Amino acid sequence: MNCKTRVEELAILCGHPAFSKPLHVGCPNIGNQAALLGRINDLLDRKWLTNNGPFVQEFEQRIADFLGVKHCIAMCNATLALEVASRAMALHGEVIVPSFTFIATAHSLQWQEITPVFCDVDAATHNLDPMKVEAMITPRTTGIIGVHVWGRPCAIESLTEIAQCHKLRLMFDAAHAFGCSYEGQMIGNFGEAEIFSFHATKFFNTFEGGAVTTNNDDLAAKIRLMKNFGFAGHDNVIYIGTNGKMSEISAAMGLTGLESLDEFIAINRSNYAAYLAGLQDMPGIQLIAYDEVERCNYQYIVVEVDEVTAGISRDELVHILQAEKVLARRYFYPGCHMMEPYRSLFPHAGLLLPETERLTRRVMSLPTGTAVGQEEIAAVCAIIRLAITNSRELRPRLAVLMT
Ligand code: T4K
Repeated sequence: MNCKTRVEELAILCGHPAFSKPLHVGCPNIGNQAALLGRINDLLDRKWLTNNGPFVQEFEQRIADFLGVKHCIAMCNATLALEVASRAMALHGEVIVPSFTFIATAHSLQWQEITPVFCDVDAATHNLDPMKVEAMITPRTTGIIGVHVWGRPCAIESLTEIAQCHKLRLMFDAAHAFGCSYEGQMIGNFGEAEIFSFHATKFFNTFEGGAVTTNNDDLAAKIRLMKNFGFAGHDNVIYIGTNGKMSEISAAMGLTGLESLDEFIAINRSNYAAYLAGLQDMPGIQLIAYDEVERCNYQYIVVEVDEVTAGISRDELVHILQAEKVLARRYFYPGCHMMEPYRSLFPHAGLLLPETERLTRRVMSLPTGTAVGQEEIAAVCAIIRLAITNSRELRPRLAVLMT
């Protein structure tokens, strides 16, 4: 690692990159590799690879116990879990979702010919703004999907009230929020269902994977059927279904990761503290805050860049960092409404999404997780400081390089 102190040393100006290997935002946490290999040997010996095997059953029970929720249905990924849950809840017509989310939230609806209606977010929380949700309700609206962006819970109470008042169904995309709580209760218990992602880039992963959690017995039974082709026992299909099953090897990874969950969160938390210390007092740079009273997974290091105060834009900073092999990401740029098919279907959606559009220009996500240490974080912060301190000199040179 090569710590930068002079602007000429920046890799974007032809210096050597600060890191020899890339620092990723989503480098997977593995946990105890020997324990994982032991479980893989077990499943190979057992010759039971998928279809509700013993590891999947154990995994579901452990997740349900951890979250204090009645049902956990493990799935092959969160996108399919969103599709199955929204279908099981009979969503149709229009469903209100944020545009400031990963594209899967919107696609899971559009895939079923349900129209995602993009609603603006609260600038402070990055989550759905309940006041604006009410304004998006039409006679065709059947539901709301709130997203706990960065693991910070939505305005759950207000959204629940709105859903009840307008007789809408409510679920949450909790892809980021495994291990987080809202008013002392674990995420996974709210709305009619919540959907988790255990993708490799999440702090807790099953290679690919996801889960639906719910306290509703009927909904859980329906989702179980739907994720297994609608089979209710051999030779008996009673419902239209798909293949959303989690495999044994994914569950083996999940069981192994669960044993290290506290450690993963502790590392995320100390990385967050290191970024907070390293970025403090930097003009125009604000690290998002997590509620220390609640349980948090601290899995995303999200920085808002105020171009005017910092003297440099988010995009310029991302370029500078990437040249140093710090693979910062512009989650969620440019916003779902600016991607196809939504961009063509709703060309004027942005008019109602001012905060979303502002955030998509300001936010970047920085590397964290078990693969990133305190020294690396100090070096990343030093690069950002160097860029901001020398923004006047850097900007014209960057303008030439970035065109
Ligand atoms: N809802 C929300 C709110 C979500 O954020 C997501 C997924 C979903 C629903 C759907 O969940 P899943 O169906 O995926 O379970 C990633 C993930 O693919 C995606 O799961 C995640 N959200 C999204 C926020 O990020 P990309 O396009 O950023 O992935 P990629 O391949 O560019 O990887 C990110 C970084 O991680 C890179 O620097 C490379 C590194 N990486 C990645 C993988 C896969 C590794 O170091 N090792 C790896 O194995 O989407």
